[in-house]
Amino acid sequence: MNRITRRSLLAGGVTAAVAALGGAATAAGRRFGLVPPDAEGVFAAGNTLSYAAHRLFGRNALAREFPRSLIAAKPFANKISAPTEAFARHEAEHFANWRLDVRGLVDTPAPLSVDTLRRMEVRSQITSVNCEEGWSYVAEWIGTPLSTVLKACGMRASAKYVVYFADDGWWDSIDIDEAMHPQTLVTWGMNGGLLPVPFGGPIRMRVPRQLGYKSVKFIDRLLVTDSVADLKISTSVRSYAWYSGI
Ligand SMILES: Nc1nc2c(c(=O)[nH]1)N[C@H]1C(S)=C(S)[C@@H](COP(=O)(O)O)O[C@H]1N2
Ligand SMILES: [Mo]
Repeated sequence: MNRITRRSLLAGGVTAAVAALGGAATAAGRRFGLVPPDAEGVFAAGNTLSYAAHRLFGRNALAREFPRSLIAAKPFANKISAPTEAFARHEAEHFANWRLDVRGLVDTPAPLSVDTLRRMEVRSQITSVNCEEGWSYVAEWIGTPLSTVLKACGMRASAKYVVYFADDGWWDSIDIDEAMHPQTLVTWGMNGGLLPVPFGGPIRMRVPRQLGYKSVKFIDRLLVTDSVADLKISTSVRSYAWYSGI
């Protein structure tokens, strides 16, 4: 069965289930974790269906991995905001003092350097960055699984979301399923070398199961939390859907 057919079948099934539940659907959906934090206003129904279908049927599904031969010769770095003065200073020091600060619902909050991350675990995967505007490219991404980082910091059982913040004012968040997924990578390398600045260096969150905008570049802080809706911190780009499974 091809992907589109399978996905529309899934969406159809969820539509029927939601219709059958009637007025109780939203309450029940929230109770079972099937309603995304941005399920409000004009996107409510679509966002909820897409998120619910993925959570019910695709919790452990893997993003496609590509053979080395399909790595893009000239990967396209999206236009980025001018780095801050502080960022420029870090770049001049080759990011020796750059830290990823892990805070929130963890027993041992820690500022992690690239070297510390590298000592925890090294994974590499060849996946695609897909922009919502239509273009994409394949690259090898090297880093430390976010799940390993969270375990090392003693993530508490009450954790429901991970928010990640960038130096240029971007941030985004994912739920714990996505955070613990083996392909969600705290990325510090690309195509055999360190991660170049235009592609998000020194540290980028790669979330290959979702659209490119969830893969925030230049991250320096992780916040483990049990809610993003109340804090209005789910994402910096509020015109995009919070959940964008591909
Ligand atoms: N910090 C930061 N991260 C970001 C962006 C940005 O402007 N700033 N753009 C996002 C968007 S919309 C996409 S599609 C991808 C593009 O990745 P690329 O620059 O590697 O092509 O990065 C995402 N991460
Ligand atoms: Mo994008």
